[in-house]
Amino acid sequence: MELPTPGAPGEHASLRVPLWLHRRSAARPGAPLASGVWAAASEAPPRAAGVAQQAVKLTYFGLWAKGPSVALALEHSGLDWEGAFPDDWSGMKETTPFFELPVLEVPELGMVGHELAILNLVGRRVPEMAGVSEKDFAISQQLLNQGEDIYQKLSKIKTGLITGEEAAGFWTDENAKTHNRNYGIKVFLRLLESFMSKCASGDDRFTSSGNTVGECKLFASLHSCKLIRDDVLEGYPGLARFYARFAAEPATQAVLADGAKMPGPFAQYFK
Ligand SMILES: N[C@@H](CCC(=O)N[C@@H](CS)C(=O)NCC(=O)O)C(=O)O
Repeated sequence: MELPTPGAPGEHASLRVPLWLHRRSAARPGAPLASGVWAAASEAPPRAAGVAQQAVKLTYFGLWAKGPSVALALEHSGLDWEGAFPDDWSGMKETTPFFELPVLEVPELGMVGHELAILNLVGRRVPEMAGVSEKDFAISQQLLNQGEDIYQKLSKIKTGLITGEEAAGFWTDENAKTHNRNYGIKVFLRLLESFMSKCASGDDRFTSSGNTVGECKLFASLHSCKLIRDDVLEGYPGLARFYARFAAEPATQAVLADGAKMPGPFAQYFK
């Protein structure tokens, strides 16, 4: 596969944009975010005949667990991407960096593992996805981690590490004065609700764009909860607005409907 040669002094900046930065047209429904990167990419000259587009490739299972946040971030970013389910996971497993999915194959980097690392890489390549201002970046990073904390709780319940009353209490317990290992979803949501007010970025978002990688990850975790308890956001009006607004975005709709560029939809995993 032919790659553009590194830029020489005075060369047009767009020639130095990695091919996987070539983003779809701003005219496409759901195409987001203007930026310097976007401008450089969209100004890039047409590819020479025979030079294949080098999209990044997300591989994950067809489950709403750790892959959907990445699909959301890629779809919202406007980057060229393709998605795959593993054909033969046991054969593929040991070819991945940490013997697990998701992985993102990036032409210049090879295979990148770990959901949060991949999300941060997307943010680095498309600054609006990271949060351009320091404030938005800090917010997005905190949401990445809060989304992961919710995910880890759901995972412990699913895998039987939390059982019985403690598992049932996850949905009802409002005690925030306990050790954080005991937080239930209502504590996570209450803290997120007040965090959103403090962000003061609007009544349905945490950052100015509303679509940073942290918001993608948070949405993915909230959606896991909504699939189990549809009323989970009742009593958290800001989060309910965030969830509804983000869910209605065309890029999110594409991921929810059929996985967007994945071969099929992400099915419910946590029950
Ligand atoms: N730390 C990793 C964990 C990834 C992970 O737990 N992957 C699971 C699916 S959600 C997996 O690949 N399981 C299959 C296996 O281990 O064989 C991340 O955050 O991406």
